[in-house]
Amino acid sequence: MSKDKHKDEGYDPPKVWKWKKNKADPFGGMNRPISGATHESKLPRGKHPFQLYSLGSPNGQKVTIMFEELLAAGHKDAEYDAWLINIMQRDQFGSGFVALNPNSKIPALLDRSGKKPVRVFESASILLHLAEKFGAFLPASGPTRAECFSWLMWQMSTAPVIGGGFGHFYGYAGTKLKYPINRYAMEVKRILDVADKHLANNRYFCGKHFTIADIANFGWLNYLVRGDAYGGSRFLDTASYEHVGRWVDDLRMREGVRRGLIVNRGGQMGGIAERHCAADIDAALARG
Ligand SMILES: N[C@@H](CCC(=O)N[C@@H](CS)C(=O)NCC(=O)O)C(=O)O
Repeated sequence: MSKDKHKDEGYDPPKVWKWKKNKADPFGGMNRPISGATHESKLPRGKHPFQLYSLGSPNGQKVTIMFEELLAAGHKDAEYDAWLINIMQRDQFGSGFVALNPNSKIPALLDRSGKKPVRVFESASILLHLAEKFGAFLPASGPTRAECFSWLMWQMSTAPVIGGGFGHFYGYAGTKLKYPINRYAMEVKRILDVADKHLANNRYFCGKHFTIADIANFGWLNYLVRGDAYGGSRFLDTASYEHVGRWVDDLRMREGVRRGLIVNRGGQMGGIAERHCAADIDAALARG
């Protein structure tokens, strides 16, 4: 392979990469190559055992759907306060949030239901923590438990490809570059095909029963096949994945999913910015 094949559309990488703030960055230089808090900021606390700090993006939806599914299934102890972390306003870099998640990404949870408060970050870790705590949406043993872990971790490995890869280069980047768009379009379509073939023979990701593998996968697959997929749903022909569409539509009928989807959304996203009791969601649903 010639040396030129390693160059990306005119970019000749220096020997050692150095961070320069890029004015063309659609996120206004929000992200940095260093971790940690950029400012002091205490997180608000509500009265419930679970304090969730999040945003209604596909990663955040996983946890609000989980709480609403737990409540819908009769787990009264799953009451939670959901606080909005506005990542465009850099709330994720406040000292209080970073103490909960050193990785500065939503969602983050403070579980105060036990003797000592426990912090939990990473959406799959939060789903597992809650599933084990309530004995819900996770097969207790055997092959379906292993299958559930597999599809849960599969989802976690695919999200950065969909969002950080396709979403960034197709949806957000100031210049549309052929190489990364082709690369990530192919990967996203492959991911959709994996899910489509699996869901052709399975009602849910782990067979007959709804589990946290469904909750984890719903946000991103819903956004791809029933949302605008960063403005790329036609480009990716996401409507052609009919089994994913069937499964997404089934889940959208669930009470917990409908309720969880509208939490931690504000402004143009619609829904409610914060949730402190069931009535907050009831009122939003009644408004339509
Ligand atoms: N692997 C993480 C990813 C979370 C994530 O990427 N969150 C995004 C929003 S969807 C975020 O907080 N971005 C803020 C930033 O990058 O500064 C998880 O699943 O919890």
